[in-house]
Amino acid sequence: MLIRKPADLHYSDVTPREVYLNRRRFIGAGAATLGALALPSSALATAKINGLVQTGPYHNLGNEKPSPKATVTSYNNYYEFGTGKEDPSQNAPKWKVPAEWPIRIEGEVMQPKTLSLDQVMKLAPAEERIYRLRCVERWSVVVPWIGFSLSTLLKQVQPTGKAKYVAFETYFDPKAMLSPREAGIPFPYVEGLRLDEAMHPLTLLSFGMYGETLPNQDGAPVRIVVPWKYGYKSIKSITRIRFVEKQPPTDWGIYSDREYGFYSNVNPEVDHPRWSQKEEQRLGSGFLGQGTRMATVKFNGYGAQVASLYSGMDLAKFH
Ligand SMILES: Nc1nc2c(c(=O)[nH]1)N[C@H]1C(S)=C(S)[C@@H](COP(=O)(O)O)O[C@H]1N2
Ligand SMILES: [Mo]
Repeated sequence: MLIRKPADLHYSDVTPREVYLNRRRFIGAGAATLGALALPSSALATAKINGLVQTGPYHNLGNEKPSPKATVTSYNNYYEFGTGKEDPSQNAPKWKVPAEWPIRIEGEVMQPKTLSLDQVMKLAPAEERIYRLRCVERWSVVVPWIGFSLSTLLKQVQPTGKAKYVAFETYFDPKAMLSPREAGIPFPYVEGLRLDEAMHPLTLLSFGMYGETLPNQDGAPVRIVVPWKYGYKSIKSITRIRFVEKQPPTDWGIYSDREYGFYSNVNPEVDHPRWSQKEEQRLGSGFLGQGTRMATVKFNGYGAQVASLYSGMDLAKFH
């Protein structure tokens, strides 16, 4: 099989054509300066998180260093704020995160519950966990996320026997965000996990990074991080969590389930229909921070913890 070097790939090779065209239109209509690292840190509107604890058997993968914060906050996927990698850092900081941020937990549960973000953040001490995030588009970063296991929040309600999956929904503000037509994908952005994946201790409910609250472009005020799956599972700015019986629709799966499967486990053995998944580009590392190419590891390196969730499953079929 022919594997092309990232340098040989054009943006349009890894981005659906329609989305690519929309991106051109969006840039033409708005954002004037698109310098990659142009964002002043004052625009990030973050605050220090006190009382952080370093934890867990999952804390570190070998001796990988966190990626530069400037990279992680300026090269993003957040289609609500634009389809180009530099768009979210330009556009999302202008959005004012609502002061009231209720998180609704509902569906197949004995007692649906709405918790404020403050109530959620008080459920457990804030932990710092260094996880890789590996996008299906083959870039990766290593991020010191802050949060605690999503299971801590999910345990606040009693799921019924019917609950088999957990569905998540991003806040949608049509005044501040692109329309679904402009972005090329449905909004509000939706994602989902199987119940055991959602309850796995590695699955993080994150409200910060680099010792501070999340910048808007990285999913303020609260997001999910599922480190063994491609980035699109790590849904940002969530406001609704629903326990459901059937596998829920996912945003990129609605776009094309052949290309963006529900499981989305990082897997160098299973190519995306349009490109190889064997390698990744670690952003911000190497000589002058230009990035380093490296082999992608199955389950993004978390196989020892999560491979058993999929024993007996054909991971090419359930990609
Ligand atoms: N609501 C929402 N969440 C989202 C996305 C998005 O467009 N909207 N993009 C996803 C994709 S494809 C990736 S790779 C990660 C990127 O996270 P980062 O920008 O913090 O690196 O966010 C995911 N979460
Ligand atoms: Mo992604």
